[in-house]
Amino acid sequence: MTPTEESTEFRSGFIAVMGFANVGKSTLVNALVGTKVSIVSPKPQTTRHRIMGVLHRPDLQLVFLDTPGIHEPKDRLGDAMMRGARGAVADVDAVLLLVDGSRPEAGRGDSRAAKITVASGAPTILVINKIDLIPAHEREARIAEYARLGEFTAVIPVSALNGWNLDTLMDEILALIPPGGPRYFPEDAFTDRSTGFLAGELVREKILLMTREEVPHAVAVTVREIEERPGPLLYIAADIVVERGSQKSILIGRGGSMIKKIGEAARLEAEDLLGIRIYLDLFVRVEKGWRDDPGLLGELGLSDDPRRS
Ligand SMILES: Nc1nc2c(ncn2[C@@H]2O[C@H](COP(=O)(O)OP(=O)(O)OP(=O)(O)O)[C@@H](O)[C@H]2O)c(=O)[nH]1
Ligand SMILES: [Mg+2]
Repeated sequence: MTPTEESTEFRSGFIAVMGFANVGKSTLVNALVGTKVSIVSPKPQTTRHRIMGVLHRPDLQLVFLDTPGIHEPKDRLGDAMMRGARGAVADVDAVLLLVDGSRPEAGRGDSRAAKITVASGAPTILVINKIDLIPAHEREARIAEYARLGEFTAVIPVSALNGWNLDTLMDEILALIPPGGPRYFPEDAFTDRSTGFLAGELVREKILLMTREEVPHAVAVTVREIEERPGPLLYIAADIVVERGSQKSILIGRGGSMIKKIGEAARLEAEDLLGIRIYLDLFVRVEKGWRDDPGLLGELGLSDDPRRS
C-alpha cells in the first residue's frame, strides 16, 4: 500500500473556523495544527485570506480552514474577505463557530456568523473562546448566554491562547469526521499556502503589532521574489504597499529604524518556522486606493471577481 492510498482506518476531513473579527480563529487554528500557519494580532481583520492548516496524526488528517472575520465590508478588499469566509463553510464536515466569551453577550457579527453557519447545513460546534478572561463563577452563565445563538452539535468553552479544553474540543470534532477519506496533504505540509505567502504575512503581522490607527489596515504585502541561494539562504524581496506617503514615512521611520525593526522581527520568526536562514529585503510603495483596485487585489489573491476567489 502506498502512503497516499486510502485505508479503512485512516480518516480525514475539513473543518471551517468561522466567526466575528478578533475572536481568536487564527489562534485556535494554530493551536490545533500545532504550528503557526496564520498570523495573529489584537487588531480586527487580521486574516484576509482563507488559509488551510493541516493537523497530522498517524491515523488522521484534519484540514482546518481559517477565515477572515465576519464584518461589514467597506471596500472591495472587505467584499473579497467576506466571500472567502462565506465560501469556507460549503462542503465541510464540520464548522467551528467561534465567539469571544470575554464579551458579555453575542453581538451582530456573532449572529451573522451563526446565520451563515446554519445556512451551510454543516454540523456546527459553538466554541466559546477566551474563557481564561472570565472569572470561574461567571462561566456557566456566559456559556448559556452564547448558546442562545442557535442549535449546536456541542458547546465547548476553550482558551485557544493557553490550550485549555482543546482536547475536549478535538474529541467533539473527531465525532463528526466520517471514517475513511484520503490523505489530502503530504505529511510535512502544514498549510496550503506557499513559503512566500507565509513570509509576507509575517511582515504584515509585525506591522499590525508595531503600528497604530489607520496604518495597519492600509497595508498589504506582496512577495516579489523568493529564491534559494547558496548558504543555504532564502532570499525574499517583498513590497509593503500603503495608501499614502504619510503611511510610507511612518513605516520607514526615522533613518529607516521602523522598517528595520519590522524586517528583523519578521525574519527571525520566519527563520524559526521555516528552519532556514533568510535574507529579507523590504520595499515600501504607495498605491492610492489599493483596497478598491481589482489589479492589486488580484495580485494578493483577493480577486474582486467572484469566479476567481
Ligand atoms: N486572553 C485570550 N486572548 C486570546 C485567546 N485567543 C486569542 N486571543 C487574542 O485575541 C486576539 C485576536 O486573535 P486572532 O487569532 O488574531 O483572532 P481572529 O479571530 O483570527 O481575528 P481576525 O483574523 O481579525 O478575524 C489576539 O490578541 C490573540 O492573542 C484566548 O483564548 N484568550
Ligand atoms: Mg485571523
